[in-house]
Amino acid sequence: MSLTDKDKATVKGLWAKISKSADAIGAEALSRMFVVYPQTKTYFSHWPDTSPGSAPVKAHGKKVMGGVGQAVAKIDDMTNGLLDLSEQHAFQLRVDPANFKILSHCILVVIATMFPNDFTPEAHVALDKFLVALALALAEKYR
Ligand code: HNI
Repeated sequence: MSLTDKDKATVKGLWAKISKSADAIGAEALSRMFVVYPQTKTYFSHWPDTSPGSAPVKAHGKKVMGGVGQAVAKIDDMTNGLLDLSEQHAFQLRVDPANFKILSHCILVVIATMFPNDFTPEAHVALDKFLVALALALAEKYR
C-alpha cells in the first residue's frame, strides 16, 4: 500500500495545481467533517462557531492544509516530517487517531468535487494512498 514513485509524482503534480486553493479546500473539508460526522465537533467545543464556513472553520482549515502541504513536502519521510504535529495531536490535543481517517476522507471528497477534471482514477488512488500515509504518520506518536 505504500506510495510508489509514480504515486508521489502524481500527488506532487496535483498539489502544485490545487495548493493555491488550499484554504478553500481546508474550510470545505472541515465544514463537511462537522456536518457529516458531528461527533468530531467535541474537540472544538472551545470555538464560538463550528458551522460551515464560519471564521474559526476557515482559519483552522488553513492550518490543517498547511499540515497537508508539509506532508507533500516531506512525502519521502512523512513519519519524521510530521513528528511534531503527531506529538501535539497525541499529547496536547488528545485526538483519537480514528478521526484522521474521517478528515482525510473529507479532504478527498472536497478535492474530487472542486477539481473533477484532475481527479482521474490515477489521481484518486495516489491521493488516497497519500492520505492513508498522512493519517499513519500523524498517529506515530500514539504508540
Ligand atoms: Ni488537527 C490543530 C493539522 C486532523 C483536531 N491540526 C492542528 C494544527 C494543525 C493540524 C497544523 C495547528 C497546530 C498548531 O497550532 O501548532 N489536523 C491536522 C492535519 C490533520 C488533522 C494535517 C489531518 C489531515 N485535527 C485533525 C482531526 C481532529 C483534529 C481529525 C479532530 C477531529 N487539530 C485538532 C484540534 C486542534 C488542531 C482540536 C487545535 C485547534 C485549536 O483550537 O486551535
